Amino acid sequence: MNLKEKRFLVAGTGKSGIAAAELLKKQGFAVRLYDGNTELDIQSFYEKNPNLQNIEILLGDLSEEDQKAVDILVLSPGIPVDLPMVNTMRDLGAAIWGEIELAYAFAKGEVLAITGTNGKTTTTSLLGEILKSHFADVRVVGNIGIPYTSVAADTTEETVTAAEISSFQLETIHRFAPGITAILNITPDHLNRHHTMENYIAAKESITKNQKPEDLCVLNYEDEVLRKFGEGLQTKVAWFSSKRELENGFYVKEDAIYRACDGEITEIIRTNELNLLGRHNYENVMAAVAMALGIGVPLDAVRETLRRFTAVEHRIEYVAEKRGIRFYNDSKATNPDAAIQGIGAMNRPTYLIGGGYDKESVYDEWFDAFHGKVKELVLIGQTRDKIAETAKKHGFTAVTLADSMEEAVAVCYDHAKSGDAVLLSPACASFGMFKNYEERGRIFKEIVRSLKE
Ligand code: UMA
Repeated sequence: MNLKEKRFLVAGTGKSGIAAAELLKKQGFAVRLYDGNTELDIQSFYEKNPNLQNIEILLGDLSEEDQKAVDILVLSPGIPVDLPMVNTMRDLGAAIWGEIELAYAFAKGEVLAITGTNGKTTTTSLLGEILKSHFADVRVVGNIGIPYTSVAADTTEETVTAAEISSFQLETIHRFAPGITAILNITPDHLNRHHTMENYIAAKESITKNQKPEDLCVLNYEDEVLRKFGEGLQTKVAWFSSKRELENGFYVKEDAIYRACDGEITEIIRTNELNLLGRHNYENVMAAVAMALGIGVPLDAVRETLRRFTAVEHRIEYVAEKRGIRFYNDSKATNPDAAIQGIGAMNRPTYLIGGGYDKESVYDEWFDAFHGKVKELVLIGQTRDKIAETAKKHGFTAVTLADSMEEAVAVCYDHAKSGDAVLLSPACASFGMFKNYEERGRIFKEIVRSLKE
């Protein structure tokens, strides 16, 4: 395909859209921007993004003429692929790409790509750190918050890229072909967007769709969907398990992580040498190690990075201790499964702050994971009544509704005593109350730090 003759429309003027438009403009393509938000202040957008100033921005409903004038529609990940506008342009013959496909068309070097419902950001950051200990030019990109398009044109054959890829981003890949992939786990999330679990699973699994037989896919043996998927895969598979010894693969046994390979067993690291808490983090470590060894990083370099790596912000992040009460920020728990891991990592009686935007999740398994550890659940946001109903069903009565994060933290601080923990682990997205989960986590931390002892 001769890209140079193509007319691009980049949909979305957030992080992803800005980087995509910048890349296309720099490369000399005909590009226009689009946003569904008719309130977008174009003047202030241009002021904030001066290098996009002479790019036309279309807002709201597109005219037929504008829709016909698109050869490649580059969708930001947050824009559903089945919007009527997208369907129309697809029917008119436009190709629908996302930021990953666009970046890949310009990128060089090796790509290692990670997806999964939970643990993607930790695994990608850890993998990036390990790769940096061995390779000179490493890029860490994707859903983690750095659009792949923002670095793609600067990569060379020597570049090694670690990419965190969401299910949204996978819906718009076509030729994206990472040499090494990992799918960490698949549990219900984003069902409002994907409509069915089957669609969500298909999006996640499509990360491997262009892999060749000699390529590597790292999979969680304890995830039934992935086990079945891996057994039918044509590429090489590296398994990991946090629950059983594997004959071939990575596993946790007592207090260490091992790799078994054709009868030879190697101790990778003892878990008390890691700064990461909880079983799910051992899974993230195993996935990152499998990928790093797969691309040839020596085991000693891997171990050295594992010993100094600390948890990423907003993921079971220790914030402060006030009056003997420890506060943890797990704002990144934007679905029930992530929140199950959050409460699972607590080893104190816990005051739990949850609730937020409704992604049509069900919360029963979250309550099952409380295991008597949760002394009170303080709920905020759109889902608070729905979660309170689920609490009732589970006979969990210590529920308080709060109108803001300030109030939620104040309730917890008032009721908790020395030796307890307060955990923000919402099981929901942040939309509606906060810009994103990072802002939610930062606001929580600011409130906690300002509490009087
Ligand atoms: N918009 C429309 N029409 C719509 C929806 C949105 O025009 O129907 C416009 C909005 O008005 C806005 C823009 O699209 O101007 C926002 O685009 P976006 O929602 O894709 O957000 P970006 O800021 O571009 O960030 C995106 C990812 N966001 C989402 O997937 C929702 C970021 O992932 C990612 O870091 C960034 O690209 C760079 O790749 C965030 C996320 O929440 C962290 N991801 C989900 C998750 O982790 O659960 C998948």
